[in-house]
This record gives sequence, structure tokens and C-alpha cells, in this order.
Amino acid sequence: MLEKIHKLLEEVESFGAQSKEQVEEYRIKWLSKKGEVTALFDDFKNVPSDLKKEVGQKLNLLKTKAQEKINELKEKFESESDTNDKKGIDLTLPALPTLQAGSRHPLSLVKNQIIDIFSRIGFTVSDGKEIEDDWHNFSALNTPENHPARDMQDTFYVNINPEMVLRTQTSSVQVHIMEYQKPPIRTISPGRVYRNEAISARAHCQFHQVEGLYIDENVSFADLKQTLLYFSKEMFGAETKIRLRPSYFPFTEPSAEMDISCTICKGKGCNVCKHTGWVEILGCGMVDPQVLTNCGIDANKYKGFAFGMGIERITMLKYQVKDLRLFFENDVRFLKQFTSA
Ligand code: 2NL
Repeated sequence: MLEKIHKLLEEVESFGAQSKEQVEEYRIKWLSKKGEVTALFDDFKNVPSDLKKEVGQKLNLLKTKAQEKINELKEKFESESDTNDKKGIDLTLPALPTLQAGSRHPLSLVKNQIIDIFSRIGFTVSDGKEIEDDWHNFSALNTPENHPARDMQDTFYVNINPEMVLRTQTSSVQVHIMEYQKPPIRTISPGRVYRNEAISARAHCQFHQVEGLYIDENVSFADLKQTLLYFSKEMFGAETKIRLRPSYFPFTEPSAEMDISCTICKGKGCNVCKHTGWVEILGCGMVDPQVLTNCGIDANKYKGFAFGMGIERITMLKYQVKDLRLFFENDVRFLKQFTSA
């Protein structure tokens, strides 16, 4: 009997299972009701009494060892199968979004880009009111009482106070700046403006502008040109060319309109540039000395340049949007296209 116990002890000690099933097989073989260890306990009554102590101790040892081995192997296989179940699942992934992320409006994207470009060369951003008085919107900017821009057909007047208008350009913001800030002034004013126009694919009663103003001693037309060239290259790509054509605005003298080489056909001629190779993007000029005087700036000491552009126009060119009305309808099928822009 002792011999059998020793043999089984050796078997238990050297036992290593390959699978969960094998562990169960051996549990049955050793410890179940019909198992070998159980059978030895049944035989115990036949052991001569002088050997009972020694055999009893060995038998108990065998039972404990066998039970320990089975438990240890069972645990090993259970924890292994736990990790196997989790294979193929990346627990570091973020949870699925329950809300769809929105996107910035294309006009905001372009506005922010314009702000970024000009702030890199020292322009600040100035904000102002959308309801403006006659002086800041028109008179200070050399637009006299009989000027056609003041016509009811072109401008929205506020009913209860005919001195007040919905601003037709953001230069009204810059008139305020010139009135309370001493030069040098280097600022851009982005914002919404209003014109009394019939709504179509090319015109709207509300749109957005960025106007720029630079006032200091010795500011020249060459500074204006170089600033606008820098802007155009940053906005439309390093290969972009610019062209200035003489024009007229009441608040600048001389005045010009600026074209860029067509971004679509690179100047070869296409529908967007009407086969000219050039597209107009802004108006500009040297600030009329009378405007400086109107705003309390010494026109003998200081000079300035100014420019104004429509954000819709820049956005349409950049993203090839063909109809202005899309910007104001908030159709998600349109807006979604700018998600990663
Ligand atoms: C256009 C033309 C322009 C300005 C805006 C400006 C502002 C001040 C003084 C003088 Cl305070 N000028 N702004 C100058 C020239 C042209 O805009 O076609 N905009 C869409």
C-alpha cells in the first residue's frame, strides 16, 4: 500500500495538464468516488495497526497534494480562457460617439484663416456694432448726403430713427478706431454687413466682409501692394499672382480693384475667370486725407492704406461654391462637407 501511495504522489507531483478537460479527467481518476485515492482510503481499514499512523499521514498528504494540484491547474486554465475571450477587442478605443460632431460654417473657416494670415504681420482684430449712425457708416467716409449708396434702394434704414442704418460696410468700425486711437493703427474688421438687394445666386441682403486699415507715417501704395500679395499667396497658394486695376471709392484716393490669377485654371482661362485668367477679389486704396481729417488724424503727418473684401466671394472661390444662398440656408448636406476643413 505504501508503495502505491508513493507512486501516486510522484504522479501528482510531476503532473502537468495540457487542457481544462485533462485536469477534470485527472480529478475523476484520483479524487472522485471511484478514484484511486478514494479507493486507498477504503482500503485503509485493512492496514495492520502498527502501520496505520505512517500510512494515514501519507494518505492525507497524497489527498491534499492532489487537491492542490487540481485547483492550481484549474485556476491557470480559467484565467487563460478569460484573456482569450477578450482577444480581438481593443479596450483602448474611445467609446462610440452618441452625438454627431458639428462642423464650422465655411464662412467662419475662411474668416478665421484671414484673421490668422493678417495677425501674423501685426494686424489686430476690431469688432463693432451692426446698427450704426449715419456719420460712422457714411459721412466720415466721404459719402455725402446725395451719394447713391445712401439711397433707400441700397441701404436699410432703421424705421424709428432714420439717422441709424444697418451698416453697409465694416469700415464703420474703423472710423471708431481712428476717432479714439492714435496711429500707428494696423487692424482688420471682419463682420456681417447689410445691403438692400434682391436675393439671387450672386447677391444677398446680408453678407460678410473683412476690411483692413493701416495708418502710420510714410505708408505707401507699395506697402499696400506687398501686403495684399502676401495675403493672396497665403490664402490661395504660393504660385498666386495679383493685378491691380484703377477704380473709384469715395473713401480712398487713388483706389484700385485687385484680381488674383485664377485658382481653378491657373490663368489659362475657364468658366470661373470667364476666360480672362483673372478673378477680382477685393477693393483697396490709399485712405483719402479728408477721411483721416474727419476722424481727427493729422493728414499732413499720417498716411494710410485700406482694403475691403467679401468673405463669401473668397469662400466661393476657395471651395468652388456656385450659389451664395447656400451660405444662409444651413442645409446640413452643404455644411457637412466642411467637417474636416
Ligand atoms: C470693396 C471695397 C474697400 C475700404 C474698403 C476703407 C476703410 C477706411 C478708410 C478707407 Cl476706415 N477705406 N475701406 C477701402 C477701399 C475699398 O472695399 O469692394 N469691398 C468689398
